[in-house]
Amino acid sequence: MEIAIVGLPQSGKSTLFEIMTGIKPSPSSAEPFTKGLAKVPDERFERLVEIFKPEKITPAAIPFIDLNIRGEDAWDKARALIRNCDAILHVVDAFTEDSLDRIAASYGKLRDEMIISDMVTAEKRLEKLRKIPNTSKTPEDKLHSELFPKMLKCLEDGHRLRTLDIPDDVMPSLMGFAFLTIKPELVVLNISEENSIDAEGMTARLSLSTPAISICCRIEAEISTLPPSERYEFLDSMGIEEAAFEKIIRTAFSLLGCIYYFTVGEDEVRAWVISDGDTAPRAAAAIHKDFERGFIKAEVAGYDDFIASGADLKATKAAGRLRLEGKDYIVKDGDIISFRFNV
Ligand SMILES: Nc1nc2c(ncn2[C@@H]2O[C@H](COP(=O)(O)OP(=O)(O)OP(=O)(O)O)[C@@H](O)[C@H]2O)c(=O)[nH]1
Ligand SMILES: [Mg+2]
Repeated sequence: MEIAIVGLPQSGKSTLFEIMTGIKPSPSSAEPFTKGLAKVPDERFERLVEIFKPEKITPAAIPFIDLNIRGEDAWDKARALIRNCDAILHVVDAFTEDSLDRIAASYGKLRDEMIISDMVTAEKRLEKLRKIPNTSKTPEDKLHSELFPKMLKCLEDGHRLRTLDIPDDVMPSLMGFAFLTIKPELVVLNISEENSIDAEGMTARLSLSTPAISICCRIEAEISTLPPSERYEFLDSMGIEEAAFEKIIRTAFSLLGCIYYFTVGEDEVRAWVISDGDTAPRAAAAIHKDFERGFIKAEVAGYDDFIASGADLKATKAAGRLRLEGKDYIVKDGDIISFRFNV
């Protein structure tokens, strides 16, 4: 799972990457990209750390990729990297420019490049399909012969493939094509200290499926260096619930279709990232493959139940809120789990 940060030159991509990951990309590096992990901010996690005071803490994290590609065929090279990512974080310069028209046009440049890229991919597939006699077509070929003209039409009309109603069961057959406009996208408006921008209006104007988030990278670069407790205090004093970069990370994380559960103890408090919808044995595999194979039961407490029982596992159990779940249990975000297994 990886998220590519894209945007026009000098839009603030590397600045945002550094705010989120703490890693400063070097523009003079010969590497085409810098990869860094962003911790997913979560007050529940902070609270569990306070309660258990563990030796080791491991919050949930997602990898972001900051591209470092310049020169003539920069877009072609960038596209090859973006194709391998699972989601896109699209940074738009809204600090040198506060005219909504210009900002929308600036976003549109890269959106259109991605649409064109997908058109080329779809056309290539259609060309191949045309050469296959109907009698030799596989079921997938037949499916694509019906679907791809619709996809091409959608792109030609200037829309992203994400807006097309593609049945879930068809999606796996499209994976190999790595369409860019099918990937979930989060738009980040990098605003200046002086002006705010109507992010909601922009979301509607750009027909985004996930609301755009504004951030002033200049200010947040300072906030991001504060330890979490001081950061919350500072934001609280400003009447702000959370820093924009934290919202960006959380939203980007949810776009990946992931959730996490916790394991707790004095040795370690840890968040384990799994796919939303994973059963208990699948979720156990995040810790170790053997946990999945030898899965017996999962001892589960919802985070809220645990807190409501005085933040004590014994008390949670005594209150009947520590459940024993079997192999069909679908793990929920924030579950506190201990696995019983046999290897
Ligand atoms: N005023 C202002 N300047 C910013 C802001 N964010 C970034 N900048 C400046 O814009 C310039 C480009 O920032 P980068 O983060 O390097 O942008 P980039 O998109 O990574 O640039 P390239 O990798 O060269 O395409 C730097 O000089 C930043 O200091 C902001 O919120 N406000
Ligand atoms: Mg950069």
